[in-house]
Amino acid sequence: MASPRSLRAGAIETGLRTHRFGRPLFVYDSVASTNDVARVLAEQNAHEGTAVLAQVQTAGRGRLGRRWISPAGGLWLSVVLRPAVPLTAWPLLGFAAALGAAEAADGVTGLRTGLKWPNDLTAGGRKIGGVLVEAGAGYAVAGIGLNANVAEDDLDPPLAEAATSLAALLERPVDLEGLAQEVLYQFERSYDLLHADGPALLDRWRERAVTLGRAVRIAGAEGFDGVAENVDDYGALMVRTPDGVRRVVAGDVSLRDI
Ligand code: BT5
Repeated sequence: MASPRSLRAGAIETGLRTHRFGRPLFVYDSVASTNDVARVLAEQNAHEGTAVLAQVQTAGRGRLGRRWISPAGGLWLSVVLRPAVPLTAWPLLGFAAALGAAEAADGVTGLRTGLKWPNDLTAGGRKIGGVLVEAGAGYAVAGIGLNANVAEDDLDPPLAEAATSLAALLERPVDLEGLAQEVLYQFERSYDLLHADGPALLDRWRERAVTLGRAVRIAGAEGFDGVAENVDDYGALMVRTPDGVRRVVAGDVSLRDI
């Protein structure tokens, strides 16, 4: 039997329960960013669901140009999407990806993963994953990073306090290939739900939301404090301030708990 840490395309394809996601699936030892590889494939007319996995990313990135630490043992995945929803609903792609990844992580581990607006995955108050959606002409690439078997020592010291991994929480490695299959399956389901019923997708997201009802600090050019009340139909965060409710869009700002 293969090590739980290995990542083999054939083993993932065998038993894959999806219709489109992960078909085809490309697995690399090392790439700069799986989102870059998926973007090239999308530009070459790759089908929706085409997926890219890498053992290691040498230039993994988060939102707003931030760095994403991507050592061996993590699930670094990108999926080509061709959304059939209006552009105004495209921000919900990240919610679908985060929800799918959370449901998959929980199914494989028995943990209860939380979702922090906009698209972070958390467990025990620490970040275990994140989502980066990048749009192109007629397509989007959804990148999912999930600290599966990442050692806490591999996360930089300032980050180690705020971040952890599934293996560190469970004190045993997770089956990375099984996790990859499950993320593809659950993400396909949540993506299909977005197309069928966007409000239902958001309700599923809200059930896991760790941000709502909490005091938050909105970082950015015009930072401010308030209480996160809800997300609207387009995924924007509604923050109550003394001056009224302000609408915060994921692309513009990030959120800090206070
Ligand atoms: C994210 O950005 O959380 C989106 C991360 C998406 C990564 C995936 S991996 C596959 C695909 N290919 C890519 O190149 N990217 C995607 P953001 O919300 O901006 O969070 C970034 C911040 O998270 C950093 O500034 C660090 O503070 C923290 N961070 C970096 N690496 C981390 C890690 N491995 N685990 C937890 N936190 C991390």
